[in-house]
Amino acid sequence: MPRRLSPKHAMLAMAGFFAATLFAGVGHTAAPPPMDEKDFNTAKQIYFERCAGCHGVLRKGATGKPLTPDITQQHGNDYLTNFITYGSPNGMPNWSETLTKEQVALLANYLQQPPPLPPEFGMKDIKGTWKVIIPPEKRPTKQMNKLDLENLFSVTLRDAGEVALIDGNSKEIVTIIKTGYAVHISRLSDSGRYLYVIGRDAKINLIDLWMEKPDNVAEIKIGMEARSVETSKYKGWEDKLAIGGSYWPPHFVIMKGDTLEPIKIVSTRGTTVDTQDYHPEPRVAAIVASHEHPDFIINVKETGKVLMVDYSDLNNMNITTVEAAPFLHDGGWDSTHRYFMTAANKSNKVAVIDSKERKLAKMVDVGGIPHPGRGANFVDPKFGPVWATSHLGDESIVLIGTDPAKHPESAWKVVRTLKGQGGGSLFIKTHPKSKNLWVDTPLNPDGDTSQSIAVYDLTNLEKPFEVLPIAKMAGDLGEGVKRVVQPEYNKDGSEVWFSVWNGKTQKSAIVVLDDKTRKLKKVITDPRLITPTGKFNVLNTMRDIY
Ligand code: DHE
Repeated sequence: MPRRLSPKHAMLAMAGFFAATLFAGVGHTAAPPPMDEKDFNTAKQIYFERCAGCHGVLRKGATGKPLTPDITQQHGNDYLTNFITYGSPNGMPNWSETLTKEQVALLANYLQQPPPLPPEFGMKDIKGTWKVIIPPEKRPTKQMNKLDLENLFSVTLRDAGEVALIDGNSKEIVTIIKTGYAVHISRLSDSGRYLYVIGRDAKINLIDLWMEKPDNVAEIKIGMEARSVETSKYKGWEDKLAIGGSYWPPHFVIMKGDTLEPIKIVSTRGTTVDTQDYHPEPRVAAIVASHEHPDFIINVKETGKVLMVDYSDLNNMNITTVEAAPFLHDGGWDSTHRYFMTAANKSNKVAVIDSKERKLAKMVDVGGIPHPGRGANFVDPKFGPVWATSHLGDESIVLIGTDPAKHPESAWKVVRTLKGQGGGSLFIKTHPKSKNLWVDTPLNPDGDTSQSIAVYDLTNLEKPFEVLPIAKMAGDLGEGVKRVVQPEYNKDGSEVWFSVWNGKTQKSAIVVLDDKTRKLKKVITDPRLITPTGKFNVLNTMRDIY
């Protein structure tokens, strides 16, 4: 082997090589370019932080293309460097502003090396990370602060490893809380008292919003890489359980809701729905809590299976496996909260899961790489209630009918396709009280497109969309990519908030618009507001309003 590795590292690399060749199923004889251990470790960290989410730890591909050495060695350094630097209109971001030329070169080299196989992380490891900072009996018995908790926003400060709690009324930062690395999402317990956040490093923080100053009361690491957390919402189970879904190892962990004490780990390894081949890394993507049964509904990305996990008896656990399509990613409820609408992104499909009957209602063909976030529910003037998604891979926004009782002819069909600004969209949002539909395009390679938002009039969907230059509206933020990402409503649906997501050392902002007039209401800037991305209004998140 041309690169110099320690014996332990060499063994891991060999194991990775074995796994990669075996799983890729393609033999190849080309050798990776030389790379020393220091560079390998630096590149491995960059890959983990920036690339593994889309391409997988074992680099077998999901939202992003497979990057196993048999493929990457054929592409070679120049091709890989250009692709990483400039991205593609199909969703690969342009990394030239985020990574230095040296980092891109390291990555291009690393991708041609065999992927190292990360270790497992079982109950002993998980328990070793579990801390109850304030036990339940020492916590307040009523709300001790004067905050309008339902209008609080939990804002991910991605590269700072923190969340900011921002008062939706005053727009002031209430507190900044230390969390895991690059928190992905925030979710609320059914009562709205507990806030759960999960970092990419699989660390979950449990925050008690009743404390005089809300803060961490427990924490745990459920794996080494993760994206999703949810809490039990079925009648009688409110605030009782929490669940974390992990990318590596591929499993989910059910915990006590008020302490995060881990109770049960279930691996998601298994066979894919289409070819029925074994997959070593079927990662847990979105999780929602059923309102129809005591179920957590879990997207298993690579195998394309939706698991409906009955949590009412964890020792005799009933899991209904619904076959959907590979690369299940994100999704949300229809307006009745009966149907889970979830994107199988690289299959270009949306699966409709009937949470009441615990079965697949329909697979719907949509555009290129659907990416709805939780999607948007509204009433189409012609077709009745619909749920909508935008796409990472093309400019379309599709509306799917969701009312089989009163509009059976439209149910589970694409009833309308709107043309958006371009590919690279991640999130779409409206509110039951709004007449606007907001669609972002943060990953579009064109700067003007990634820094603006498209807004549609829901009373007249034939009308062309309006483009609002949100990053410009934030004022002078100086240099940077200033991606405009994830519209989120306040509690009464009168305001919509956007993150202007800049580099770690650059100035970012949150722009608040009046929803009715579409005019600027407030720009929130603060030196502590480092790389804001996801924003989660307590009431809307707790009640699944979108
Ligand atoms: Fe996300 C949701 C995974 C990149 C911001 N993201 C989700 C969910 C998953 C996921 C599985 C659904 C969780 C749920 O509902 O339980 N995201 C991934 C990735 O694997 C991916 C593609 C690559 C990665 O390395 O993580 C990825 N995501 C990003 C980003 O780069 C974003 C834009 C910025 C960031 O903070 O990292 C980002 N993802 C978000 C947000 C949500 C989300 C804001 C929640 C949206 C919501 O409204 O619920």
